[in-house]
Amino acid sequence: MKKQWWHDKVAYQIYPKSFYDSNGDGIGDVPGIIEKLDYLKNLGVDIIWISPIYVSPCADQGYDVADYCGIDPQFGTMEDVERLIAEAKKREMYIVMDLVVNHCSDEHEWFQKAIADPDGEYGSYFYIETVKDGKLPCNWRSYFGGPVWDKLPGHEDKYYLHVFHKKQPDLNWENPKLRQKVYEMIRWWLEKGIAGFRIDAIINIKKVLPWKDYPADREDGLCNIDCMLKEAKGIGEFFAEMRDQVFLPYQAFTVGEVFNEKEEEIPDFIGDNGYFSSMFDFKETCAGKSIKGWYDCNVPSPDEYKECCFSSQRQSENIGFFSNIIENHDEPRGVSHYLPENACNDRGKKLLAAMYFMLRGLPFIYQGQEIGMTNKQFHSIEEIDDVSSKDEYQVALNAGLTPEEAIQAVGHYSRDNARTPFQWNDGKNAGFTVGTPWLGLNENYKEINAAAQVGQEDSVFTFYQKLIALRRNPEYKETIIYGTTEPIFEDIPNVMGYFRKGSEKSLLILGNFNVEKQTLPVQNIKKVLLNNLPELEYNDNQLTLDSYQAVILEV
Ligand code: TEU
Ligand code: CA
Repeated sequence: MKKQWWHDKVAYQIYPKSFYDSNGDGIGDVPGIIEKLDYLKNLGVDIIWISPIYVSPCADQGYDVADYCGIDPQFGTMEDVERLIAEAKKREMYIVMDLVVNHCSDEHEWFQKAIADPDGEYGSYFYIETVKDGKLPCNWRSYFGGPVWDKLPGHEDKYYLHVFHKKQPDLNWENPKLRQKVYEMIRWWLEKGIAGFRIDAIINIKKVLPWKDYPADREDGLCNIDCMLKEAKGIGEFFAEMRDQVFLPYQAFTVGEVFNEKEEEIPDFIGDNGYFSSMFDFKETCAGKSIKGWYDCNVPSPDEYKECCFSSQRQSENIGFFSNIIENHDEPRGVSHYLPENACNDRGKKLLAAMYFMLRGLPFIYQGQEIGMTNKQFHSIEEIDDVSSKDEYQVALNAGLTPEEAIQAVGHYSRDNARTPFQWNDGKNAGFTVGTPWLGLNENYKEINAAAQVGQEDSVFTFYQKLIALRRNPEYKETIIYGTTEPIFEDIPNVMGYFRKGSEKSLLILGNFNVEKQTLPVQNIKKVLLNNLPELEYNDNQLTLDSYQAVILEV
């Protein structure tokens, strides 16, 4: 594996709307991020991925972009962004923007021009079809519910394709002109001094053409879009072109939001000459998901969790780096999802942190994860803003759940769990805003907040700091970054154990997801590098882990 500048970095995702509000309008903003750079530096992160801040009507919280080269006034100005890039540089930090180019907003100039003249140049930037007898070109279901086709405004017989919200028309990647426009925009951003991009929903840019139906999987007569994605061929040509034309010349760091990859494709995606620097490992997040909808999903058990992790480790071994997460802005809070309910406390949170952070790959921390923010208890759908959650709630009701059951089931998976304002302190609105927050806070901010944790020896925040410091420690760095992963005790239920072996050092990472103590045969412990509890029981080569204990050992 060729070494790359970003291999030893730690990344952090900011969801700007909910991070820190600098001007009291209830919406987090770019000046707010600048104010908190020292907080992030103190935590130890290097790369900061910022979810979209471009001009957007916010039908999908900024993932519907109306102007790729403009900043939405609610988030600040282009000058603020330039200042952010400069301030990050001063601190040896890197800014990574969100690249949302499977679709744009219906309010983007391109789409407006396509509406004005569907047969003209801009019409071919999108997928627009003439519909006869009301029969849609295909029966794919959009990610947010309903058919992927909607009427092109002002045209009785013309429809456009959107795999997400109807305000997110898909861009036609088959059109070389469109691709060049996208690359121009990417270069423009890279010239500004950003380090690269997180690439949104990118597996969707290749469609199966001509349009075709798949067997319906719900009563709506539509099919899950995965049916199409599985069959689509040739996406690699788009990726390779984008890599060669824009990413390579700038040595940009890129991380793809790639779902459902086939194992044999991984080298193409993240190998030495891969399309992307890295891609997210979503095996864990996908575990327990159901084709029927969120109401039918199952929370993965600790054993399922560890199997997903190990399988991804094996698949990327000697090839490249997955980006490892326990949550993001689309997922439940990791500690509320992967930990048994009785373990969702500081001890358990540190256990989960150690388990994923020491895996081979690039660790990403999602805002608030470092202080152990949890899912919110939603009591009614009125408390939820997210489009996807609203759709899933309806799906649950259609399946026969009562409103109470539906909010209970869907609430766990709601994307708003991760989008509640960051909990800075125990004051008004958790110190997020002096105004009215755009989305309700999690009630637990009095107990869980940054002010209570920074500088406190036993806090979750400090544990994350220590994990990052260990990754940077010159003695262990090479092993943690490039060492192999070798699972151990795989068959012991609720125990997650793995070696990280480098050329000079060996580390053993052990976690006990059991309520009961667990005794394991372990030889030659040289040093305890990190422990989520004050003590460790070790006698005669027998190591006893307390309930939810996690340790990182040099062996
Ligand atoms: O997500 C793409 C995606 O396929 C899913 O994560 C999707 O959001 C989820 O299944 C719906 O509940 C990306 C972004 O991360 C997400 O926030 C956007 O909504 C989406 O693309 C559209 O841009
Ligand atoms: Ca603001």
